[in-house]
Amino acid sequence: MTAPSETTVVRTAKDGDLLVVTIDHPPVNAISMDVRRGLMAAMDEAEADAAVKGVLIVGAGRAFIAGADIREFGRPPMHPILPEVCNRIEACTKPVVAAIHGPALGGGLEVAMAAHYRLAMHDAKLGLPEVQLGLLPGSGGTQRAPRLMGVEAAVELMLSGRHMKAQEAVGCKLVDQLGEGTDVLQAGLSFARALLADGAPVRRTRDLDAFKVGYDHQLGVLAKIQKDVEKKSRGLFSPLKVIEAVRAGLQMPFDEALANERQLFLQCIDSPQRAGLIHAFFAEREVLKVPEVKSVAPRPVTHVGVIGGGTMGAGIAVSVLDAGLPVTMIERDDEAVARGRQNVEKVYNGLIAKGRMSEQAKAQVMARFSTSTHYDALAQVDLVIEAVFEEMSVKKAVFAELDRVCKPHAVLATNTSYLDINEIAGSISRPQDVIGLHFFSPANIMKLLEIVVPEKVSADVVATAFSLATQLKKVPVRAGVCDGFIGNRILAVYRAAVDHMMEDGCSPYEIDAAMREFGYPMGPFQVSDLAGGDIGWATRKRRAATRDPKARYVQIADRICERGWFGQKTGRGYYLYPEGSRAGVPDPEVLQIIDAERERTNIQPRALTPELIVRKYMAAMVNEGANVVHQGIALRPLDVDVTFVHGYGFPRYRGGPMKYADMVGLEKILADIHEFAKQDPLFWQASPLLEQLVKDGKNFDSLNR
Ligand code: T1G
Ligand code: NAD
Repeated sequence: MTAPSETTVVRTAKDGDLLVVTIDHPPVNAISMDVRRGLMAAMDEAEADAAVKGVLIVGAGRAFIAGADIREFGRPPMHPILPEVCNRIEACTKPVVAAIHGPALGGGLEVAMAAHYRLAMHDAKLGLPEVQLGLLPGSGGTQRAPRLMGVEAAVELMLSGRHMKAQEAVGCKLVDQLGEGTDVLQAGLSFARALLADGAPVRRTRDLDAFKVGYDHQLGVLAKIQKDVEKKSRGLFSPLKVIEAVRAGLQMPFDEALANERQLFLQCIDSPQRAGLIHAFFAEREVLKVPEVKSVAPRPVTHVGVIGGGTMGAGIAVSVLDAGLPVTMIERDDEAVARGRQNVEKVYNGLIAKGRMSEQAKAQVMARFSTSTHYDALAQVDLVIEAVFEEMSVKKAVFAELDRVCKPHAVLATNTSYLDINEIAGSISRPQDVIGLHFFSPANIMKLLEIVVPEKVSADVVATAFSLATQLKKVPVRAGVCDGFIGNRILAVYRAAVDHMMEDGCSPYEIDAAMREFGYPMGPFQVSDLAGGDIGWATRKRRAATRDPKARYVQIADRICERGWFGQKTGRGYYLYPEGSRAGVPDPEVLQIIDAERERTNIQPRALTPELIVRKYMAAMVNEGANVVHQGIALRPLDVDVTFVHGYGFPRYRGGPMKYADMVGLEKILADIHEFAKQDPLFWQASPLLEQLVKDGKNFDSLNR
């Protein structure tokens, strides 16, 4: 695609006495510098042409405008900046109409709010989602939205980042009228003509001051919202700046409040959270671009089989049912079949109890769910996902059955957490159809899906897995075969570092507190209690035979599991859970177990600062992340980032562990590893990739391109 000149990304054409301004900057008409200049030129053209009585702004393709061009953030601003463009549109002496179809988001909605009249087609999605990028609406959105829809509704739209449908936008006066039909240009032209025919005046949003009525009440509303945000947003920067900007709008004249908004916007631009959140935005889209998907078409999937109706099988079945596909579940015997169906129904009953689903809707979904103990019931399915016990012999027996009954070209997937998928594939006659689909618990909620690619799999099977992920609204990450793939492999390493810190002198509660302060919703010990300590224990036992005898092995977790304390599901783990509460309390007996282990291993406990806890935790995670990229298990560092943001609760505003390392400075992470290696050279071995990048003065992001 040749670099579009400003004329091509913004076209103007006369339609009678209307100047039609079309933004055509695929794929989503993002407002780049050329678009801004094109809009300025179009407004000048409208003013200069006496025959023009009004202006109609529309978007070409599938969107009105999806916002400012996010790729420009972090670079020096290029003029005209968008606030100037919006002011120019608003200042036009002829009525300006915005006709919206598809996304009108961020700067796109700000352009529409700067226009004098707005029409929205039924498929319009209107929003100010800048907070999701660590920003705020920086082109008048914090001033014009409250003027159109009132303070509370405007702030809710800005803080939620949600996309509002057209009907609601008319209801809250964000737009004036719903457009009929599907042709936005025709709907826009007739709406603009009707306005001109009625002699509709120029109506500048900046002049609408009704929102200031009940000034004290509005301030009270904002103060209450601020309290809520401070509690809920756990350290996020830009949501509080949104409130600050709106409050200033109540107290200052428009242009002063606009200038203030600009200052707050630039503070957000400078915040590291902006860099982390924008990295996460693009990384989530880059993970879809894997070699196999670019080269072949996916196989059609219209019916899915699920083997096993336990924790994962049931969640996977719900995820597939929610995508509108029929599911056939296979279990060992009738009792297990009944349990599997119960586990699936439990999810929907929960939604009904919360008023988020009707009995009728549940019946419609369950009508697409069938069960059997006979594998022959899978003869016509297009794809099967196995989620039975994590035992190689059990898995191989299941795949032998699938090899016998499934039709040619059916995709055979395993949800194993750790087992060798090459070995499973090699055990049947069609290894090219075997792939790993590693869901995360609860499978109907967690967004991450590791797509594990064994040696012999054919490219269209990988493409099918990625297309299924999109159908299931999952965030897929391509992973190579190794023990634990990307996520669990790196988890095992930083979990070991955490156990070392605990045995060295920190309490599990101090470590959890430090990681919550870092931005995690839960610390590693709370996560272990949630997932169940028995799963990790089984893995440690399985690995015991191959564990390096010289490697440090902390036995505290084993001592706790030996007591049957597996966490929430047993009422205690690292924490005590009185009367089944989900909020655990520190357990003095756990601290005694830790003291006993320190004595047994002759360790003099020493306190670690929260800052050092985070440095050790992150050094272990980043270093193993580098190994995973170096060995090609992950295609790029951004794949590791997306894995941890969507599967392991890593704070999104930090972008992911590898992005975090780039922001801290790889040389600092490497220096820490070398420092820690003085204590434990076997555990702290710097990744060759990390060493090389530091030597070359490069960072992880240089490998993402
Ligand atoms: N800038 C640059 N590229 C963008 C973009 C944007 N605003 N929006 C989307 N893209 C790219 C995206 O990377 C992908 O590229 C392709 O378009 C298709 O997107 C001053 C400060 C619009 C709902 O936050 O939410 O305005 O991967 O795969 O699923 O106040 O994109 O193909 O190379 O997501 O159909 C505010 C962000 C900006 C909206 C479409 N706007 N975009 O979803 O397609 S900040 C947003 C979206 C701002 C002002 C402020 C979604 C979408 P590629 P896609 P989709
Ligand atoms: P689970 O014990 O809850 O369920 C396993 C189910 O498989 C049981 O209902 C059992 O009856 C059924 N089953 C066993 N053998 C069978 C056979 N031959 N045919 C049909 N059904 C059979 O286990 P789970 O936690 O759901 O784990 C299932 C798989 O998912 C394992 O490989 C596990 O490693 C993996 N996994 C688990 C999690 C997790 O957090 N639990 C997360 C990701 C992946």
